[in-house]
Amino acid sequence: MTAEQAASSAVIGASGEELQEHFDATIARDQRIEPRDWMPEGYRRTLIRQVAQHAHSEIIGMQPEGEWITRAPSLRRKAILFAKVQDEAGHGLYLYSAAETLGADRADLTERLIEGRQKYSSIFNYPTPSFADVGVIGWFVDGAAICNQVPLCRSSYGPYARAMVRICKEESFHQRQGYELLMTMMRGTEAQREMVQDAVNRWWWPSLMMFGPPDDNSPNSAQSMAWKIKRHSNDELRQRFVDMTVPQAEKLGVTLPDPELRWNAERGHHDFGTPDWDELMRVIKGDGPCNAERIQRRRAAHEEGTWVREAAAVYAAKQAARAEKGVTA
Ligand code: BYC
Repeated sequence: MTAEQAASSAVIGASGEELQEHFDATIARDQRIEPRDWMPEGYRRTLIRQVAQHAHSEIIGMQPEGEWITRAPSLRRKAILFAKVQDEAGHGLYLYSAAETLGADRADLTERLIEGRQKYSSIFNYPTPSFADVGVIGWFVDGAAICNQVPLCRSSYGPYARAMVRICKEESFHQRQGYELLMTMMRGTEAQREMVQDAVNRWWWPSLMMFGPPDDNSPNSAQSMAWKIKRHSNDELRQRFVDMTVPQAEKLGVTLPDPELRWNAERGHHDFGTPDWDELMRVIKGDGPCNAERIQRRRAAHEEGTWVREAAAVYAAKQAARAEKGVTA
């Protein structure tokens, strides 16, 4: 038991067993666990792990698309992309705040990320060589994010679930902007259609990997689902994404690069091929096409931002001192 938990147990005057029973009953009733509630240490640790990884993914996820801000083909596309990348920064901030409600320290989480001690989504370790990648990231990556994150709006931990509500609204918008961009390119020249198909070919399998390893090789799923942090397994969500995306691909006029992809009337779902799980493991371990570059860029941005953090801290201290003296700004 942490000091904080011991204190809360002392206040309530409940034994460890009673606290555990209360926690289990709250989960069973589908009610939320809030920051001041007692929670098992494993629940807290699992949430910090997932929420921090999620926050890091949003922040690192700004890089692949961000590379196109200065090269977007029109002012309209530049403004849209700017807004989208800015939204991802906002998502990262909500999620770091949610992690802080669990007792995590934000500066420490950033250190862990840039030292490679905490993960972020594998998907952001792939390059974006063409502007069609911006559209495909919106369509596939934000589409996968929606499949994964809409159920997280019902996650058992209150601050995480509430952060997800707004994030999901914005991700839906992002997905549509990606699809609209691709629709425009598909109505363009033959070269533009080829760019879209090429981007689809490169992003399809990594997007399926975003959902994590298959269920029989997902060490955290069973406990996370029992705690109702996760509501569906990795494979269930992957299937949902495939079923959602196939008709969209048909409408767009692109081919998903999987010869095994077909409708299975008996299952009421699409069958599809097996992603290269060795590739996923390599990318997670740091050996993807852009891992080193992503972390290097994040580290540089953190170091270059030192003066901003210092100035903000001095300003906040000044404001606090003034408020104490009763001086209004
Ligand atoms: N990449 O037991 P498992 C966005 C790790 S950003 C890297 O199944 P779990 C966006 C996993 O962490 C959206 N690592 O784990 C932003 C675990 O390692 P540890 C990001 C992965 O947690 C900008 C190990 O493999 N979304 O939308 O039960 C622009 C075993 O896995 C991956 C989230 O973060 C992976 N793909 O399930 C555009 C969603 N997969 O921690 C868009 C929230 C697995 O034990 N997170 N690992 O060392 C989740 O839903 C779950 O954490 C996961 C994994 C489904 C990802």
